Amino acid sequence: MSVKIPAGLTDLLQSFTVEVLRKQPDDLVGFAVQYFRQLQASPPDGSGAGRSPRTVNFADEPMQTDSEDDEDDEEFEAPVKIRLTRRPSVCAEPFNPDEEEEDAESWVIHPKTDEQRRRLQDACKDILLFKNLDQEQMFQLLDAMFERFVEVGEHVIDQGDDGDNFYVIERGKYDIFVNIDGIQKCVGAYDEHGSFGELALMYNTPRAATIIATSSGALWVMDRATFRRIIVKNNAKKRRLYEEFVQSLPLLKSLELGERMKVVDVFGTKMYNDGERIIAQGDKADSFYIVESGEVRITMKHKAKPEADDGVEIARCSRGQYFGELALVANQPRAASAFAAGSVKCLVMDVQAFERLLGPCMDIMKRNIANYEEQLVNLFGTNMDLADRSV
Ligand code: 1OR
Ligand code: 1OR
Repeated sequence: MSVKIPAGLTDLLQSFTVEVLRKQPDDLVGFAVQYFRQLQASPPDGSGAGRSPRTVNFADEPMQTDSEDDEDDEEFEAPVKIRLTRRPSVCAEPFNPDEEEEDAESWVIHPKTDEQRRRLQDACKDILLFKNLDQEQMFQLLDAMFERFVEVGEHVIDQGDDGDNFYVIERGKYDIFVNIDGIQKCVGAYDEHGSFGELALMYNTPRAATIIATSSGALWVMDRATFRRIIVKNNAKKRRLYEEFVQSLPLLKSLELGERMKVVDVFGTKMYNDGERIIAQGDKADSFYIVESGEVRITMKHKAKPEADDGVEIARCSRGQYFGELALVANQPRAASAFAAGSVKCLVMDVQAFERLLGPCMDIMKRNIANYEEQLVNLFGTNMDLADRSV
């Protein structure tokens, strides 16, 4: 039997619970009456203050619901851990990662100003690991994250350490170092966007790389328990949904089953409308795509035919086929553009996951790239090197 939860109920109860935790009233019922009366008199979204309905109010005066104390909000407040299970008391408790599996109904809220929340939402909108989450899961993630500032040279993660947090980049540049045969090698970098620190939390392994800030920056931090409760749980569902599809992909046939499942763990799904551009020729590349449904047109502009707006159609990709590998393999700008022909759904992987997981599939990709070179000559009747991406 399914029970419909009225819109806004979770928000309402959550905000109320947070107020109770903060104020610790002796007379809970009296406090509740006063709280809801006050709320009815000046609902947060009717105040005109622009505060989002999810924003928890932490004003010093009881039941204040607008944002006139935003300056206070700027200072970090202690996170509040909320439980909605049948436990005898509701209180802020020390966080214990070992409890996480049974502790499925508890979550942490870090208060944020409206401006912080906006920046957080913006930083998270392209995070692939968040793409398959529903709205409620997304709200909980955003509530649980907090901002941390970093200085040049700071080690955010050290290889070999236990995993405590997951990070989403708000701003800044970060180098990725991996110890290869006893030598620290820089194997990549994050430039103002992306996320890292998921592997140790997903697989309960030591940190696989060292991440060092090469500029000052800011990160949004998610604790391990929240990551496991939402992302890892969602990944189990994703594995069930995509196992068959991923097994059927010729590109991944050199991977063991476990490695294919890791591919499922890290990709996000993205939808595109008819005519929408997925990749722009000449752009810097940071993702790789596999078509789940629909059709993708690949087009290429040529120096000799600049009048062609979107370029000449050179290929089509349908379910099970991939694109966007060339720029990642060759470390070059995009060689062509990709457009949705009708509605399209793609699995999308970031460049770090592509490099980490698809090494064994490189032979297949390289054979295909050799094929592109041949086709290029046939199509344009000239020997234009694929590395020559100018238009
Ligand atoms: P973590 O929890 O292990 C370090 O902590 C993080 O660095 C890791 O999660 C990833 O989010 C991130 N190999 C392993 N971890 C990587 C890599 C990576 N790149 C980023 N991370 N490789 C580099 C691929 C460009 C493979 C190196 C052989
Ligand atoms: P990318 O990362 O350069 C555009 O972004 C993608 O289009 C590219 O990776 C390939 O995955 C895909 N030549 C170049 N790129 C192609 C081609 C192609 N076909 C698909 N892509 N040719 C077509 C061969 C049938 C040869 C050029 C005419």
